[in-house]
Amino acid sequence: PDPTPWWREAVIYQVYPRSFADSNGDGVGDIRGIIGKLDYLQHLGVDCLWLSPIFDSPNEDMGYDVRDYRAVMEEMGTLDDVDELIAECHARGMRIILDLVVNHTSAQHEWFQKAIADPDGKYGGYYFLRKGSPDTPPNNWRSFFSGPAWRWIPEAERWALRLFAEGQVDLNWDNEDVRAEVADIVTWWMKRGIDGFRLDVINYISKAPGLPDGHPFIGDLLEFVGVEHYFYGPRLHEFLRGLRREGFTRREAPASTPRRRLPDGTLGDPLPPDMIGLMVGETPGIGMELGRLLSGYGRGEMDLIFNFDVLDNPGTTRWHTYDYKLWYLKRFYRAYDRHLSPNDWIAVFLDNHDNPRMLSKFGGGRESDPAVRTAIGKMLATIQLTMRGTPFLFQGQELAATNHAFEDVEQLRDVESINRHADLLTAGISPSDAWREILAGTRDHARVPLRWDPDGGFSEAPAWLAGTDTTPGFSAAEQMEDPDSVFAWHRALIALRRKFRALTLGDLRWVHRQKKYYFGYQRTLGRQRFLIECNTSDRPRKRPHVRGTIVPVLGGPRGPVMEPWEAIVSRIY
Ligand code: TEU
Ligand code: CA
Repeated sequence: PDPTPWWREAVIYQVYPRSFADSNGDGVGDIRGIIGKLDYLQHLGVDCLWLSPIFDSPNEDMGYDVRDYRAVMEEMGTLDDVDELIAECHARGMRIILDLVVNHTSAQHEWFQKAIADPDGKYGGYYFLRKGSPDTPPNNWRSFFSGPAWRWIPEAERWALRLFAEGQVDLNWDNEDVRAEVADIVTWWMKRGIDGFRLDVINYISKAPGLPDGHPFIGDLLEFVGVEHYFYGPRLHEFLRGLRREGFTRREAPASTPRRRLPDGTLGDPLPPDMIGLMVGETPGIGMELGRLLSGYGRGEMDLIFNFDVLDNPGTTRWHTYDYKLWYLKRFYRAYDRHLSPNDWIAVFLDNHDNPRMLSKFGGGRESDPAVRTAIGKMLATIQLTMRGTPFLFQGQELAATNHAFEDVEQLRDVESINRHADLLTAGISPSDAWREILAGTRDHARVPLRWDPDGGFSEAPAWLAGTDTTPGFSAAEQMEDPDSVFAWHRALIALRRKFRALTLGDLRWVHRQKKYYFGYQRTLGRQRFLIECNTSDRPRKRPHVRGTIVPVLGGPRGPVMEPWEAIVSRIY
């Protein structure tokens, strides 16, 4: 048997279900909408889907506030729909993972309701409930979504810890019943055929005993007072190992498994079940070294983590208006390369549902020219899909989706943006400066509906979040027709990865690494050798010399001058 875990060679595609496809014309994306687009995803060539939350939720934070972990959000469909989706993915040789949000639950979750009805009973211990006076929170921690990290619950005469929205109350993982409940949820879904989970803010689950005050200086630097007491808590490793052992290790056969993909592109028999479900950690602020301890090969914790350091240049955040510099991205991957052992593996991502589009961050407005937008879209795809690691594409990247030109805060739906905007105004920031900041960083850029055809095509009704790009040529329908499109480029890159293992498992060696504009490296496995070259600048550049017989396989011709944003993949003989 091949000892290489499947996810090292996979391309994972993140679906934001609310904005992907609406099957019943109510303006909200749903499970049947996804089923209807599986042929599209199969055509693109991705190996695995990751669905942002679909569990029952009051949607204060768009599903990241779960009310029932064993039920589907009403507007998204039913459990039967999900079972069908799983089976349909597997029938196409694709896997599917879901989002597990267990640092907190919705305040409407049954556990929390029972907890506040009887704070000293069993469920009271599931959360962080504290007595005190209604005007003084138990400590100085701040919420990521504005205000103190505590919410006063009058019925219970207790404070409840909530690091995110008011309706997202933190679970107390020190309580072993909580850990057992979470493991049960995972097992239950794995039995239905799910291939793993992405674990939401999983590095926050262990809080320092006694919940001590945060240091105001550290909190200021990182924007959130208290974060040093939970971003890498004392029992984090123990909890993760326990979850892997008790939840993610299969004891029961799944309802279905993916069919094997044969080298000629056809599908074979269903594969035997994976022994362990994929664990991908969302780990804000964890960095390279700690990230390695959470996902290092053979440590029995997670398989992959998202390191968010990649998303912004040093000294900036997504709330700043600036042009992202790709030399930083190169430095980031090079540093990773030096830090990891040959067996360690990383998640490679540029976009997700919490961030503005990288294409716009890097483009800085130049992408309003369709030719530039196409060139940059292809260049970013080339880097992401040939870097060493597992690429996570976010829906729309394959269509060169860009930020949306929202006009005011009324158009936004995201709780973080809405609260932050109000806070800025309260702090006396001018309305135009406040809006500029929100427009730079709002998570809603990534959440506008996917553009299936030139007029939108997401839903027959007005979408829950409005915003359709109008530039001709960038809808899925048009992109699929055009052999030179960003979609076609993604498809070709994914096909190449499948054909040549050097592009997935191969060694990575940087070429001319001191040249700032040149993003170049080789991927080698045995006698298979590839050269990836990008000109990250907006000017033509002389192509640096590389030895060997070099034959382009994607892009080209490979002339002596590199065009602005040129990307090219070649074989070296
Ligand atoms: O995000 C966690 C997180 O820390 C951030 O990326 C966050 O969204 C925010 O931008 C902080 O400034 C995860 C989910 O991806 C996000 O959608 C949820 O809102 C959040 O957890 C809470 O569940
Ligand atoms: Ca719908």
